[in-house]
This record gives sequence, C-alpha cells and structure tokens, in this order.
Amino acid sequence: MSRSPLFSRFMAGIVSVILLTFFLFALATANAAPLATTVVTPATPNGWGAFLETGTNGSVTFVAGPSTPPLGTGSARFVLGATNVGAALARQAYPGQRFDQITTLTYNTYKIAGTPTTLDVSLQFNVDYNLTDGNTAFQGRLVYEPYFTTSLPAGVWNSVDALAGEWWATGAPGNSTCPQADPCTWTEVLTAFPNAGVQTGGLAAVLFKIGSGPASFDGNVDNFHIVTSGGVDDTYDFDNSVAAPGPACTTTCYVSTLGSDSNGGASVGDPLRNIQTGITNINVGGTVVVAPGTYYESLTVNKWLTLDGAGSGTNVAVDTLIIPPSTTLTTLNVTVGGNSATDRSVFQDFRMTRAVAPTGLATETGSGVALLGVSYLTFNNVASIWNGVYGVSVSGTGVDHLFQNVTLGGKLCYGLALQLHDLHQRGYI
Ligand SMILES: [Ca+2]
Ligand SMILES: [Ca+2]
Repeated sequence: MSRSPLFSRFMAGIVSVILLTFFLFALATANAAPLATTVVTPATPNGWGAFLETGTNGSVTFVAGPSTPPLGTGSARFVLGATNVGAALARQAYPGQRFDQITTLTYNTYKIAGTPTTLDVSLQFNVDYNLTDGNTAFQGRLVYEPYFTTSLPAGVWNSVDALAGEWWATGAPGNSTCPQADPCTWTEVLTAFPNAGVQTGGLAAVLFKIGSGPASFDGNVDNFHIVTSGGVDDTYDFDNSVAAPGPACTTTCYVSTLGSDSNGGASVGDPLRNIQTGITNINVGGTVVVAPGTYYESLTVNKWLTLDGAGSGTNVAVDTLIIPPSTTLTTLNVTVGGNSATDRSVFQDFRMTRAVAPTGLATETGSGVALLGVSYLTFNNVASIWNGVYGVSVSGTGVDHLFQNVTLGGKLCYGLALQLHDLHQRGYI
C-alpha cells in the first residue's frame, strides 16, 4: 500500500499547479442556504470539476451504476492506470467553514471486486489551521481515508462517516500533529486546531481524490452529504446525464472535464473528455464545443472546423482554459486551415495559458498558437497568455487570418507576442 509519497511529493513538486488550479476555480460557490439534493452531471456540474493532479493515465467520469448507486442511477467513477496518477473531483465551496460546525460528513464508495481494503476514494479539504489569524496562505489538505478505521468490502456500495474516521495533514502545521503515519480523529483535529476550517477565497475546496500511489484503481463515489450547525445541508448526487455512451458525434462534438472519451460526444449530457478527441472525431467543417474548465492538452488541428470554448477569462467555472502538459509544447498547432475566406476555421472563447509563469527561453519553447503555413483562420475572443515564446506564431506566405478581440501576452523578453514571418499577411488585432 503506497500512500506515503502522495502529498509530500505533491507539495514539493507541483504545488504551483495546484494553487493555480484552485485559484482559478469559481468564486461563486460560497456557503449556501440549506439545499435539497443537488444532482451533479456532466450537463449540470453545479460547480464540480474533475482533473488529474498528477500523471495522465487516469480519469474521473460520470457513469451509470455500478450496481444500484445510493442516489439516482449513476456515480462518479475514478480510474487509475499508473502509480503517478492522482485523480480528483473537486468543488470550490465552503470558504471559511469552521470544522467545529460540521455535524454530518458522509458519502458512499464502491470499488471493483479484487480491490484491496486499503484503497478507497478519499475525502479532502483545503485547510486553514486558524481562520482567525489573518494568514490565508495555502496550508495543504486534510485527508480522510476510510481504511484507517474501517475495512470496506469490494464489489458493493459502502457508506462512510468521515467524522468518525481518521484524518491526516499534507502540510504544516497539521502534519506535525496528524501525519499520515499517525492520523488524528476528528476530535483530535479540533483539539489541536480549534479554529481550523476550510480555506477562504479561491483556495476553498472540497475534493474526492485517489492516488497517486496505487498502480491501478477502479471505484466510485456518490451521495456526499455535509451538514453544519450554521445552516448548510447539502447532498450531492453524482450521476450520469444520459445512458452513456450515446451516439458518436458528427457535426457537433461536446467536450467536458466531466466527460469520457468513451462517450459518444453528440450531446452536452454525453460529452467527450479531451478536446483532441473531439477534434479527431468531428467531421470536416464541424464544431467542437468545449465546456468550462481546465484542459491539459497540446492540440493539433488538422481539419477545417470551429473550436468553441465557453469564455476567455480566468474563471474555470465559466471560462475554458487550455494548458499544455509541458512547457516545451505549443498549446494549439494548426496544420490545416479553413476551407475558404468565407468558410473559415474559427477559434473562439477560450484561454491558452501556462500553469506557471514562464521561466526563460532555454526551458520554454512552446508558443500559444502555431499556425504552420495555413490560411483562412479566425480567432475571436481568444487569450494567449504567458506562453513560452509567442502568443501566436504565424508562418507561411500570403496567408489570411482574422484576429478579433484577441488578447496576447508573450514571453517577457518580447514586447510583441505576434510573430510574423513575412510581410504578406493580413492580420487584424
Ligand atoms: Ca489562517
Ligand atoms: Ca448518483
């Protein structure tokens, strides 16, 4: 059971990525009045987003079943395919919520037959160990793992009570009192940190997560219930929108962070997971519609199409952010352009950026957009910010591109991010 490297490595290596991820989460999900059950699906995510914190060989998708879920007909499915993968489902929520006011904290888990009893999806909060001290810096996470106190059977749905379980801390000061090797009961957490709670502002988050560590995992979560003495009473029913997979997309392909590449992609409720899969599957001249969220991809567009995100700002609840998985990769490589001046490829309503600020030409070679001798492209309401070399790099002669409402921000040593290789281009910014 490999659990020790999970968060120490995360804290040391990619904390900046995580910070950005959560900083970018929506600010619109503050403590809410008591609610009825909230059904969370790819078509209605209600503030939840899925992502891989580390690695690439894993996923979080919304599926039918397995078996009979505790609520609705489906659940959130977590799959790991390599030891370096950490897969999470998160919601920016409950900023400043004091832990001592939480009175109910339960969810249901499932794992396929054969899964060790030590493996279940964990529940986590981004934690502030003292909500009253004025320090709002990221202090890591508080993590509940069921196996510390229970031994859950595989192949059936289990109900867990996190307040009756044990918690460990990923960062200081909590990890001195509640290290992973000697986790704390909820009472011990509250005794050691009486003013602890969910972090405030953009770092407020509740998460379900599995990995990194296990070489493989296939399990599910549903029916998350949180009640506080302050009036919160929220139940989340993770569910599939439709009986997936639906028909394969042809003229319009939908993509969402809550989707799956084994879905058909033809409806907003049956979305694909990766933008590149949508580009691959769409008919020539079709449209790939990308839901809000963060997508870690380096895209190649090899056909006439429209790529339509949700917005070009920084709020992943309403905007579409595309971040290449490596600082040496270009975010958007266009190798085939539009059909004609009136049948253009259109790129609109998304933001291309880096997970971290650029570090220098020697280490960053990727641009935001590389237009490789292609023509008949329109960019509308697109931002290309903090990219390694150029916001947009254009090559070829006699090409015809139209830039509308485009925000460019190149590497620090370039004042102008638009690089034109020749003088035969018609560009409008
Ligand atoms: Ca504090
Ligand atoms: Ca459900």
